[in-house]
Amino acid sequence: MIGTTELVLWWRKRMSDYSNLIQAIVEGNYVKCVELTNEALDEGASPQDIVRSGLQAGMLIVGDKFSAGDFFIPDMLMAARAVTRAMEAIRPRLSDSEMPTLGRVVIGTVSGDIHDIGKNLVAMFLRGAGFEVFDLGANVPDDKFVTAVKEHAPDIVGMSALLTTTMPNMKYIIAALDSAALLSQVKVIVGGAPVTQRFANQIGADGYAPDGGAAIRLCQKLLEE
Ligand code: B1M
Repeated sequence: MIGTTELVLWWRKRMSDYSNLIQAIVEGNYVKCVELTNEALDEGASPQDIVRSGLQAGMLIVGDKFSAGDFFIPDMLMAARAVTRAMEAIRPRLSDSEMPTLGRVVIGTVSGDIHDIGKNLVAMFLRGAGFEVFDLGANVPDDKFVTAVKEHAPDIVGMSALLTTTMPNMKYIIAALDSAALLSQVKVIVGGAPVTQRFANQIGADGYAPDGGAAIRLCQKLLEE
């Protein structure tokens, strides 16, 4: 039987292992990140544990730093690359159904709007944080969102708009999801430079994120509800 001291020592070692992994993600050091992920796998850590306690924990810290203005887009890109490479190291050891995922997100820029740089960043941050993301692209019509929800059964639908003239389309997409009896099955989040929390409330969205870092936290929070 394992004693309390051994248990505490084992737990501390495990936490410190993940703290190195988390540090590698924050530093955007993908070589170290893959090395530490492989080490943890070889030592028998479960992929789910590595993803949740290591990779996602690291991405949340990075996301918070981005939202706080301490990190910039290149920092986020490097961190996301580190996590993506670590996930690639984990993938061959698991079947598709065993692959840990935080949740599924369908994302797109609304119809009439071709701005996709911010949406692409948000999609990449969410992938880096462990979400499975289905990116519908830009200028996405209402019915394509509806079809994608039927096809992928996401937990979250994310809409981006950069134009004041296309923001109202978010409301129509919510209405289209409602008409198709799909709205109750998903949480809807919105973002983009002209979008605000007030606007999100007005159109009945479940959440608003001002940036990619905040989108990670928001999606995680909505899935915990
Ligand atoms: Co356009 N454009 N543009 N443009 N463009 C803006 C948005 C504008 C503010 C410029 C200006 O006048 N100062 C203005 C909009 C004015 C308004 O509506 N109030 C404008 C205009 C008018 C237009 C055209 C109409 C110009 C014309 O043709 N007369 C036209 C529209 C075309 C169309 O969509 N139908 C147009 C075209 C273009 C380009 C094609 C040239 C190009 C887009 C290229 C592309 O995306 N592939 C472009 C660009 C680059 C811009 C600016 C300069 C930069 C946008 C950008 O990529 N920012 C922009 C001015 C500006 O913002 N300074 C402008 C960087 C990006 C990382 O930030 O997209 O805000 P952002 O994303 C952030 C957050 O908003 C948030 O997270 C991201 C990362 O942190 N976020 C989300 C975004 N989506 C989210 C979703 C979420 C959560 C968070 O959850 C789902």
